[in-house]
Amino acid sequence: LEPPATAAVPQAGDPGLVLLRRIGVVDPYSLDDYRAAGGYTALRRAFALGPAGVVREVLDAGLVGRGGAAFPTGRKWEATARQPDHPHYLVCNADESEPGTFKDRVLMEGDPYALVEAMTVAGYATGAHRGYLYLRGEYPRAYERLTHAVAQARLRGLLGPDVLGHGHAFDIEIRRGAGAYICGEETAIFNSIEGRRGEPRSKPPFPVEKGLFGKPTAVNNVETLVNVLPILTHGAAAYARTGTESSTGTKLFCVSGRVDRPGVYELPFGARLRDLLGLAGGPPPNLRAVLLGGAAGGFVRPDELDIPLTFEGTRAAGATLGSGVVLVLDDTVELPAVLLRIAEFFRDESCGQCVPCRVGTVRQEEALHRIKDRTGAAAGDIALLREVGGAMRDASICGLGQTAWNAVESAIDRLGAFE
Ligand code: L3W
Ligand code: SF4
Repeated sequence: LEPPATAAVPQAGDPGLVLLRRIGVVDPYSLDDYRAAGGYTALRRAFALGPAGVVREVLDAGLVGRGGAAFPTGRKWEATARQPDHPHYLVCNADESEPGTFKDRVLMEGDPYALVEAMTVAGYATGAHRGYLYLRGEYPRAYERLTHAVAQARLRGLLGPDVLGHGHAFDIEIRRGAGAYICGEETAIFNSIEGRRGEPRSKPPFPVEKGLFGKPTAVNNVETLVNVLPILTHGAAAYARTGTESSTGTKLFCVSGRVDRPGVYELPFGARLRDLLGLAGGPPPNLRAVLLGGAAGGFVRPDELDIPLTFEGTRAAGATLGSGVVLVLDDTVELPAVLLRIAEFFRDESCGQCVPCRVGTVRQEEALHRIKDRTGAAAGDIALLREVGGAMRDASICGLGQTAWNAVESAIDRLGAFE
C-alpha cells in the first residue's frame, strides 16, 4: 500500500471544516461512526424533498463541479432527470489523476460512507438506479475502504432494492482504472466501463443525453458529490452563505511543492492564495511562482498572492482553480525542466485518437527539449509553440489536447520563462 496522503487540516474536527470534518475523526470502516457523526441525514432529507426538490436545492446552492470545469451540478442533474430514455446512470469520477491532485483520495480513504451516501442522493435526484464509481487504479486503500462501505451499506438496507424502506432502488458498482490519465475524461470512462478502449467521444451529445451504454448519465467528481450532503443537511441558503456569489461553499486545495506542510486544505471560496499558503507554512522567501489548476492550469507570480481563490478570481488572473492544485515553486526550480515534464506527461497520456493532440503534444515536447538543452529559446521556438498550442486548443477532441499548452503559454506570457 502507498503511504496515505496527508489531510493537513488546520485541526481535525475544526468547526470550520465542512467536507473534511469527519476525516481523522470517524473510523472509515464503521457505518455506526458515520451515522453518529451525522451520516444519512442528507439522504433522509432527500427522500422528504423528492427528486425535483433535491435538484432545486442543489441549483439554489450554486454548486458547480469540482473536477475542473465548474459546470453547474443542478443543471446537469435536471437535464439527466428529464430524459425520456431509460435507464439513467450515475457515474462518480474518482479517477483522480491530475498531477498534484490528491483531495478525492483523502475523502475516499477517510470518509468513504459520505461518498456512498452522496451517490445514493444523486441517483435518487437523477432517476438512476445504478451508480458506477470509477476509481483510480493506483488507490488501493480507497478501493478497499469503499468496497467495505458499499457492502456494509447493502447489508444495512442503505443500498439495494428498497433504500431505507423508501421504495427507491439504488446500488453501486466499483470499477478500477488501469493507469491511463485519459480515462478520467468523462466519455473515456464510459468506454472503459463498457470494455472498449479508453478514448474520449466527441461532445455533443453530452452525457446527460447519451452517456454510459448510450443512456442518460450524470457524471460527477467525488468532491462535487460530497458537497451535496451539507447542502441537503443544512439547506441551500445556509450553504450559499459560505464563499462568494459565484463560487459558493468551500473548496479542497492540494498544496504541494516548496512549502513546509503540504497536504489537503479546506477553505471557503474567496480566501486569498496568500492565506492558503500561510496555512501550509507560508510561501518560501525565494518564491518563483505558484502553478494553479495543475498541468492544464496557469502560473501566478509572487506579486499576485492576494488573488481570491474563486473560479472567477483565478480566471481573471490568467490561471484556473482546476481541480484544486496549488504547486509552489521557488527560484531553485528550473522552469524549463518543469515545463518539459508537463509536456512529457501530456505526450505520454494523449490517447492518440486525434491529430492535433497526438502530433501537437510531440512537437511541443520537442521544442521544449531544444529550449532546455540549449538553455534558451532560439528564434522560431516560441512561435512554433504558439502555433502548435493554438491548433491543439482549437481542434482537439477533448480537454487533454485543448489544455495541453496552457501551462507553457502561461509560463511564457506571465513569467517570461525563456527570457
Ligand atoms: C449538459 C451542456 N452538460 C458541458 C458538462 C459536461 C461535463 C461538464 C464540464 O473537463 C476539465 C478542465 C480541466 N449540457 C453541457 C454539459 N456539460 N456542457 O459539464 O464539461 P467541459 O466540456 O467543460 O469539461 P470536461 O472536458 O468535462 C475539463 C480538467 O477537466 N482536467 C483534469 C481534471 C482532473 C481531475 C482530477 O484528477 N480529479 O479533475 C483536464 O483538462 O481543469 O477544466 O460533465 O458533460 N450543454
Ligand atoms: Fe485523445 Fe488527445 Fe484527442 Fe483527447 S485530445 S481525444 S487525448 S488525442
